[in-house]
Amino acid sequence: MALLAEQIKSVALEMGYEKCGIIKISQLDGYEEKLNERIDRIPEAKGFYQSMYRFTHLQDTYPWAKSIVICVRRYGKYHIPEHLNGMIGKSYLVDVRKDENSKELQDSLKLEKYMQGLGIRAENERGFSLAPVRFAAMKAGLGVIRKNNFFYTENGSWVHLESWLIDKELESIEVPKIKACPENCGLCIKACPSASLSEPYTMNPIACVSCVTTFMGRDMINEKYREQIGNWVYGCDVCQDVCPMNKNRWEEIEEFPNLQELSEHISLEKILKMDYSFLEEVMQPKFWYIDKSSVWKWKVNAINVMVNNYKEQYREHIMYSCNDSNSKVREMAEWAIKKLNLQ
Ligand code: B12
Ligand code: SF4
Ligand code: SF4
Repeated sequence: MALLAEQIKSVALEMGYEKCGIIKISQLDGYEEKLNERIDRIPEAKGFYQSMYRFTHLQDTYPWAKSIVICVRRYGKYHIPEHLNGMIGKSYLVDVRKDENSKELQDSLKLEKYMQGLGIRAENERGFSLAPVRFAAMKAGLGVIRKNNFFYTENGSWVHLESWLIDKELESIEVPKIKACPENCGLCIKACPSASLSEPYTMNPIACVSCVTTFMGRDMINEKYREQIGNWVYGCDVCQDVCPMNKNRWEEIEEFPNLQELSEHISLEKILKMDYSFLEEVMQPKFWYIDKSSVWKWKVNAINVMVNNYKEQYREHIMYSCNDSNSKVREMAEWAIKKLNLQ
């Protein structure tokens, strides 16, 4: 069995994964306690976190599952178009989870086939995963969880985590070599624009700019954290960007497939002029947290950023949006005109 675990790990590393570990499914038991703790500390997030209980008692849903293979892939190596930095979360710009053009997705499929070729049942869900991947990666000793809740390796937090449930009892655990957060550091907490991250090792998803600009925030005019969103149109990287443990950890040494070309279509002004067919057929498959029926949210988010940081050049675009085909966008534009005293 030890040989089997070594084989999987060495194939994963050869493919370009930064790390690979395997833990028994019982090692995830402590996650439920962390989830309960999170809800106790942030009771308003109870509804949001309810669905995370699917990551507990995995054997009730997958009785065949014995262990979890957990792999770490660095994404902090891609060139990020400058005008999108601070506007769209970097992990989403180089999201490998469903992008068939990415080598990472191809490798992920190959690794799965490799395990199946060894006679192992291996299942992965490439969207939100079948398991709590940070907790699993920590238990496999592949890195540490820091006060901003992110999982870090030697390459910082700019890493994507992925997992497979497998039907063999295997184990491959490392001892992390990186240090914990300095005791007196709280830069991430100080920098969080909406105080979602208000204490170490916790956060309020409902207040998180990343969540408000994607899954939530469907009533932007009355959104409590509207101003705190600042310049973010989709996602938020603030608590990672300010972290000293991420200093010099992003090296722009590779191009992500089609990102440069797509980036030329994206700016606040261009979003307001985007065809709904472009939003649905090009933007949505890449930035899939906003579903097809809600792509109007891109325009609402863009107007919000224009209001938060108004420049005279935005005026005509906000005016133009008063004639948008979607009533939510028209309402937001009319609200912005009043708020900014544009008439
Ligand atoms: C739900 C979810 C969200 C939600 C809620 C976030 C949250 N923190 O709970 C929303 C939509 C807000 C979100 C946003 C983002 N997400 Co998200 N998200 C997830 C998801 C699907 C589940 C997370 C979860 O279970 N949360 C519940 C809490 C209780 O569990 P946890 O965070 O996994 O782990 C905690 C406990 O285990 C505990 N813990 C463990 N050991 C210890 C030890 C001590 C001492 C203590 C005190 C605590 C502790 O601390 C961990 C961190 O808080 C995971 C994928 C997955 N399947 O795990 C991705 C994931 C966490 N997201 C990720 C990313 C990149 C993001 C964004 C940065 C995207 C963006 N650019 O905007 C933002 C960041 C927002 C933020 N500040 O967290 C990555 C993080 C990678 C990394 N290096 O850590 C993940 C792992 C996805 C992936 N496959 O790589 N996300
Ligand atoms: S992602 Fe942004 S809003 Fe969310 S906790 Fe981090 S800094 Fe705060
Ligand atoms: S900013 Fe400081 S406290 Fe926050 S995660 Fe980084 S090192 Fe830890």
